[in-house]
Amino acid sequence: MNKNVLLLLAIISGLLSCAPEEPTDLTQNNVIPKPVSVTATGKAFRLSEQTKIYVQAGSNLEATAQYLQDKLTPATGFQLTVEAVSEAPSEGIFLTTTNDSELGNEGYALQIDKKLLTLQVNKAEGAFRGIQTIRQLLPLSIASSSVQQADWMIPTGTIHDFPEYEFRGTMLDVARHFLGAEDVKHFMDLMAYYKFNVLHLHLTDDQGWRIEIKSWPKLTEIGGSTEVGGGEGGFFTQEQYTDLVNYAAERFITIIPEIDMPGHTNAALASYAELNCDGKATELYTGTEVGFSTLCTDKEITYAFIDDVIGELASLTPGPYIHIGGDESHVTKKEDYIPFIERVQDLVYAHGKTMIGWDEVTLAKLDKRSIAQYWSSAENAKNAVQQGVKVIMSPAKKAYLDMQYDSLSPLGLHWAGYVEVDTGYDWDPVKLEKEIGRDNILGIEAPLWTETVTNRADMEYLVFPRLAGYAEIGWSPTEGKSWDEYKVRLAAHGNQYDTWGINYYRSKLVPWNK
Ligand code: TNX
Repeated sequence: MNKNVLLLLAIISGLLSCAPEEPTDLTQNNVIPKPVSVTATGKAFRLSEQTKIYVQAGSNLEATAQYLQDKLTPATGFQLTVEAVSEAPSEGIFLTTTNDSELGNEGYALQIDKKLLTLQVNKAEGAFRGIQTIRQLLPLSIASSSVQQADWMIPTGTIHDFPEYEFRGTMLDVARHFLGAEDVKHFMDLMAYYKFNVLHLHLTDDQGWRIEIKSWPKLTEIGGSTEVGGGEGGFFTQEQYTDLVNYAAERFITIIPEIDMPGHTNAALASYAELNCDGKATELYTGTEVGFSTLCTDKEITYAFIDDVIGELASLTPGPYIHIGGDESHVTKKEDYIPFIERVQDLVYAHGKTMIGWDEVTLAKLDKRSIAQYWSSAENAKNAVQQGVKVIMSPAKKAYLDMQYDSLSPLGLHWAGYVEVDTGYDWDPVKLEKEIGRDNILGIEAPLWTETVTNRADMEYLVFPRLAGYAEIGWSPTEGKSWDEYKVRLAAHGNQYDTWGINYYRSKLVPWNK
């Protein structure tokens, strides 16, 4: 009898302790990238059926408020209507502008009180970044696309947050295997969640030409017709491409188009005989070797061709950059390569854009505005710094999303080594090459080359969870960062990936939740 009563009490107290507690310590958040500063005030803000999203009247924050509503509605089932107001409300969510130079264009300040959550920004892009933080502060089930029973609470306090680097990018190689517009958009949604602001699209390579050029239609008719392994390939029409650019802009992401040259050009050489020195079109290529192709650098038609391509691309590109590749041109003589790059650089500026190239382009004399993308050569990095051009850091052995996690990874390459999740996270762009200091670095970019990636699930497997780490390197201060602390936050993100149905690598190094 006595025993049964005790058992009953034990069960009841067990049940009670399972009831959700109010989360009250804002410093115990799982936000990635880690915010610059957080203070906690020990209470909780609650999202309810009555909550409204207010935006300051006359500000340009309405679209961003709408985006927040779209993200919060499915799991909560709440209406959360957006309303413009000329004065701060006493409760709800309030998006408003401020003038705080420390925040820059992308920073934001969050003030979370029991009744009112205020997001203050200089610019709309700051609001967009701040909204990603709000999404990550809510209970994990907010990621669901169907209504969930949860207490939608956020601990009270303040967050003051802004990026370390102005350039935080990823790259998708849509040339080796073509990934369609829907996959690219899906990728951008996930980039947005991690506050990335640049998507570099590697649009052409030996195996495929993926962007319609109206003045040279065979580039896509022939050059876009296959891919690694001999599949059917594909390409973006200019209309589809513009749709991607707009989708990116809504997420404050700049798309950088890359046309790789003079090497990595077999798809173009197979499409137009006249681009070859011997006047004969090459065969289409579906293997994975690199460094065997080159445009004919001493034919005038080559430059007329490049001028047309860059011209059409520039008119499709609201962003400031055009990437001209320039990597691994092993069959272009150095004395041909250097003047080629210098001439193409002039063409890029003639079309009003800033040139980016892989680190080999630093062999040429660069315009001070041009940017070098470091991927492996310390020597080239030194050239860049000596010429006074800025560098984007994409060290293959740390930041290549196509490297295998370990020797058992079913996808990826390993020429630069294995990149486990901790290796991908635990490095500092400033400490990598002694020649490259903080002032030389524009930002970081994590590229996904797709020799082994055939579809969305493959892409997700190599990208997640490493992408979150690159986001943190690009955004958060290096001071106080540690893998042991990070891996706990990352584990919570695994729950989001599960909810979204993302095919991620469940590294043994991360203490994933059940
Ligand atoms: C090197 S990195 C390349 C690409 C390959 C990649 C595979 C760079 C500028 N060039 O052509 O796809 O390795 O990891």
